[in-house]
Amino acid sequence: MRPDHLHAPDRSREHGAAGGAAAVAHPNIALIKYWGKRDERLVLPRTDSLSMTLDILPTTTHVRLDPEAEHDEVTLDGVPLEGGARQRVITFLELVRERAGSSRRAAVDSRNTVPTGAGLASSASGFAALAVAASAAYGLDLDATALSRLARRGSGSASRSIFGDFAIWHAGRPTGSATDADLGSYAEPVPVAEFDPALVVAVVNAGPKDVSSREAMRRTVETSPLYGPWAASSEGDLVDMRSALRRGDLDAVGEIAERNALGMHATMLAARPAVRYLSAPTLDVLDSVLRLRRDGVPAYATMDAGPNVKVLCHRTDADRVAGVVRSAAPGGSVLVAGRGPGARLLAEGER
Ligand code: 2P0
Repeated sequence: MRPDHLHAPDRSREHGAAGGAAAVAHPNIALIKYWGKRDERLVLPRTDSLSMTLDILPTTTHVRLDPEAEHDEVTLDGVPLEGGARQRVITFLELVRERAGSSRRAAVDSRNTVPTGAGLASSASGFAALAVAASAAYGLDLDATALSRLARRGSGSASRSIFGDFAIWHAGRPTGSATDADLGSYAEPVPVAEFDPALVVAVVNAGPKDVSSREAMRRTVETSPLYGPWAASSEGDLVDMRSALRRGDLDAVGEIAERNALGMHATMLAARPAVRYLSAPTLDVLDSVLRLRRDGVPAYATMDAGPNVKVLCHRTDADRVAGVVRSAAPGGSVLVAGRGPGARLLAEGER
């Protein structure tokens, strides 16, 4: 495997205005959470995390290079991005251009099927699709590991959406190395037994969150007295999770995921000032998950930087779980996801 910083840019592979490149990527939900960075610019996490990629809510992103343009153009669901969101994409394109030795501006057109900024992993699918499409458009020949490192620079959780099924994102070594490839922070597939889990996604509120996960993570690391203990316990959770996945033991996977997520939210509640993503409908759904378990249905909850709840269960129980969750949060909507594919380039005929 060649490290990405040694790749010589191949200008003949750069796709100009006519062609460009397009890619699709799916969101992932962390079963062992990423919460806290040790380096904000390089997007290096403090702990390892592990996720399941979903088979719903993909993002599709087109990148066209325009030799005439003076600025990048970025649209999300057909609407031009502005401010910080636009700058985040441009900073990412600069990184790709630097590696490709190109100064060409790009037109980026991204379509989400997942509500943006609602804690449903839109930045994971978004930056994974952008990494695959932009690197192809600029003629970089990156393997999956290098794509994962690149996607990480856009949004940490995007490193995991390069891969399908279950993926671990390694925190890597302490900063100080000269190149990203030396830092060891990338995702890779995790060996998993044959089993058929579903994630029932209870969307109790699809609106954007009040506090960005970036800001919330920073505040938690800097001020929460519970952060250190959670990060330490997450290491043990990861070991237990890998073993549970190897056995295909859904109960163990669910128990570990639930305790890891509740612990992460506890760190936020103890931040100063507190960050609270969990709302009254969130707690109603959590109560319904406990009732399901009491009734003998294996179901376990995990929540991210938002009020929505993802319930892990056997695929064969998914309809029942979806029904119970739907009546617990009548104002929301419920989606059922299974194990999804990794990010990939779209062929000409698929765009
Ligand atoms: C995760 N989350 O592991 C965790 C759990 C939310 C809670 O990754 O700052 O959008 O772009 O690296 O990836 C959400 O954070 O953050 C996230 P940045 P990201 O899925």
